[in-house]
Amino acid sequence: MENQEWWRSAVVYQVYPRSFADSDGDGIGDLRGIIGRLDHLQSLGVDVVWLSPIYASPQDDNGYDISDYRAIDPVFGTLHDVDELIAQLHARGMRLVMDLVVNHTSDEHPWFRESASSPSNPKRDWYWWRPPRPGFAAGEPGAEPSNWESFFSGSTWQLDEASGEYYLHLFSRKQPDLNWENPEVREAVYDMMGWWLDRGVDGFRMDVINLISKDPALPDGVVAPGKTWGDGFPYYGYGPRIHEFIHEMNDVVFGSRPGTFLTVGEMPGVTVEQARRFTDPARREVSMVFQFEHVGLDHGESGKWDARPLQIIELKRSMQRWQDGLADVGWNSLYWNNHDQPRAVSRFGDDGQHWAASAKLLGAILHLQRGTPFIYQGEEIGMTNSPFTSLADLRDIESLNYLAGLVAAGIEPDDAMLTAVAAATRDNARTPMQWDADAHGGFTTGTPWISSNPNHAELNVSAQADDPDSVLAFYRRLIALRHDDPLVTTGSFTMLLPEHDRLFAFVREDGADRMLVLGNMGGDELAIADLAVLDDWNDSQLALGNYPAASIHAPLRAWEVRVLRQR
Ligand code: TEU
Repeated sequence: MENQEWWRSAVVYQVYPRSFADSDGDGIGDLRGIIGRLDHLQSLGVDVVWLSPIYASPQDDNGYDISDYRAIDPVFGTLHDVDELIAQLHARGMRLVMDLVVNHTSDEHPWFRESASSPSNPKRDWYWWRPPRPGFAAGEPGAEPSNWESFFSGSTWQLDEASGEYYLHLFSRKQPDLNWENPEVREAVYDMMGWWLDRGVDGFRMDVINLISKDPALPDGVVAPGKTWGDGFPYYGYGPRIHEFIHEMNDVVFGSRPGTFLTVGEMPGVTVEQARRFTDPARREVSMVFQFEHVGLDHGESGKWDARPLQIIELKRSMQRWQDGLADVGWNSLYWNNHDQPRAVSRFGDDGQHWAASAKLLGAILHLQRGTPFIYQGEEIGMTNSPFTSLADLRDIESLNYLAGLVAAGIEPDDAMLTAVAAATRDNARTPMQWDADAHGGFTTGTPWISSNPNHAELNVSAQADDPDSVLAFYRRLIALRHDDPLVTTGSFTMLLPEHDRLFAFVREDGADRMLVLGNMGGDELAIADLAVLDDWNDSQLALGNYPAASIHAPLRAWEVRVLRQR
């Protein structure tokens, strides 16, 4: 079984098509743009490409609102382009994983159009329709069928004037939630997944897949102090039929097909204990889950717009818990960045003086853990957050809805609020990929849909491609290390010195075969000569580092990471 699970020793690269490479000058990245950049991915050495959604979509949430699962949005290209991408990736020994967004569709999907056409339509029950709360008239404040708050601000319920009923949308009102209780919905989804597998794709990244089972009673959630809406998460975050649905999907879609597919369940709010169940191979659910604990550690009391400094001890504690929790059963995914997160080097590293060293350190302390690492486009060159200075720079619906909600509540966003949004906005991940020093970083010959980061003039692929000291060269070495050294995949993980507030240190081990990773998470030198753990590493070799080699007892320099190997 183990050796068939090729994804355990693989590295995944996430492409956000809108911002990767634009081949036709319309300012939006596209499939032909990706095809034109495969040399970069191949020379990096990644095994799998995960594409964020390219399906037909009104683009309310940049494609996470799908109106046709079997068509490509014209801004991205055609089905023919996808076939060519699959063929070219396979020819280069890489695989393709598609984004699967089936918690919700677009409100412009024909399924929803039919469902909304009349309460007696056979597809009515494909979505969550409910009458107003008893005692309230449709549209009256408080008439919403439950008090749940949307991920994108405001109520999760939208009134449909025609029928006087509400439909549920956990995300934007243009993203109505599918009703997975209805077996026809599940069948339609499984059928569509099979259609993509038959086209040659190698798996799926499943968007918010832990949210597909809702408590059909839709109970009100607790309203936190100072909040208008309640927390519905307890009723949809790990719903009563979640394991049944995911197992059924696995069985129907993959059970009848030869080969091993990669399935990544994106699961906000998932716990370690739940993740063990989802990823236990014996249960046949998903290969791995994307969890959010470590990227929530700098969120303040009222969430992501209220940031607080990362406590390194907390980061270590969280990562250790996930490593230990999935050590004997299940598997971890490892990531710092995706299209929803600010750039890691700005957030957890130092995007000023120690930019390159800290970008490399973050790469090493993540990739050398046990699990499958994910690189988000631009991370391999250390792309940073963008200096957003005005509202007009922002594009993301989550940020815009949040600011609009403040205004609606009579709060005029001040500079401090704008600064907080600029630091946390998903747009930080979505500025164009920086290929070279040309206009817009070589992303487009037209006007990009979102401004490129002004630092593209110095920070770009072409400036790093042939520089052996670059962040890019370091990422190539990290990936090669995983491929060449089985210990990186199979070794056990032990966190060292959990109470040290600057040293990130761990051991990977298989008998006498061992690797020690030492990372200094800060800009000051860190003395390590008196650390007892170093005593039995005297005969080790430096396998990788971001500074010229030094004796193993020498102080760690600013953001230095040292990887020692002993056989
Ligand atoms: O994200 C799910 C999710 O957890 C986010 O809504 C998260 O709460 C937010 O982005 C944090 O800022 C997935 C996709 O990755 C995201 O791009 C989509 O907007 C969302 O689902 C809805 O499909």
